[in-house]
Amino acid sequence: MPAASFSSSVTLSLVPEAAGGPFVFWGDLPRNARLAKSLGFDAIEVFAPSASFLKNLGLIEILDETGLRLAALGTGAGWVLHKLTLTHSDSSIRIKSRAFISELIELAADYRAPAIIGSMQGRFDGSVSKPQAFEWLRDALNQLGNQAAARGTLLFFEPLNRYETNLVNRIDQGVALLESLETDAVRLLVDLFHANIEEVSTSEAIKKAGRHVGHIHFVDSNRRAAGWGQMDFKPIIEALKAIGYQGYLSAEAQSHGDGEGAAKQTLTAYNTLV
Ligand code: LER
Ligand code: MN
Repeated sequence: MPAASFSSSVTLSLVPEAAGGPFVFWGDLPRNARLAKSLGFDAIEVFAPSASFLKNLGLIEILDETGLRLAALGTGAGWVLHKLTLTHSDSSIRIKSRAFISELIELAADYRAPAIIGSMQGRFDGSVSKPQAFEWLRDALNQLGNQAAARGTLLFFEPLNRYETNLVNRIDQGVALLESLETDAVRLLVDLFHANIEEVSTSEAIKKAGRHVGHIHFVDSNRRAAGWGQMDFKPIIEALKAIGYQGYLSAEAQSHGDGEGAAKQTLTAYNTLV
């Protein structure tokens, strides 16, 4: 088992329509990237309206200037802005959803980073049965996972709590989905806020998931910065060490208008725990 190694990351949203969402920094990529670097983060995780928007924003120059790595690119703006999902009843929406994510996979791969699929998994409802939704989801993850693999990167898939999807809520369900895929390029993103709602034991679920865990959304029980809620992180960090996790603890938390404070608190917790 390789020794675990952790890196720190902080989320930055460039989607004002997602206001109130769990992102530490908002807007002004150059300023917030420089601040993240000055605080001591290793990387940023970016939530952008689209790949084309980000391409024109000079992300590569900012990463070069600051020395920050790109931890991952979120794709949830496809849902927030356009209500796109991979399991929508309308095939033209499913096609648009794959294209939206595919462009972000390509851009993320330019920075040797994965893209994340969370909200765009969608849900099953009256017109779409659960088996049909999972068939479409598996088909999309195989195609998009193969695309990521062809670019030498991975794709992260994120279980979400029951209030956001009725497809994949728990880590074990995520593992079962990944193990049903043809591609081996998809890893699980464990968001500790969602896990805190859905798991009997997040640490035990992480240990069982093992190699499938590829990314962590590092956040407290109340979706505030780690250390500002009631989560016991120690067993979770021990579980990540036990599986030889080598990846980011990426702060995806509500900052309530004080991004710098939430970022500083995240690093205090991070440096205490790892
Ligand atoms: C995305 O990472 C996530 O956790 C969802 O709740 C959408 O914000
Ligand atoms: Mn998350």
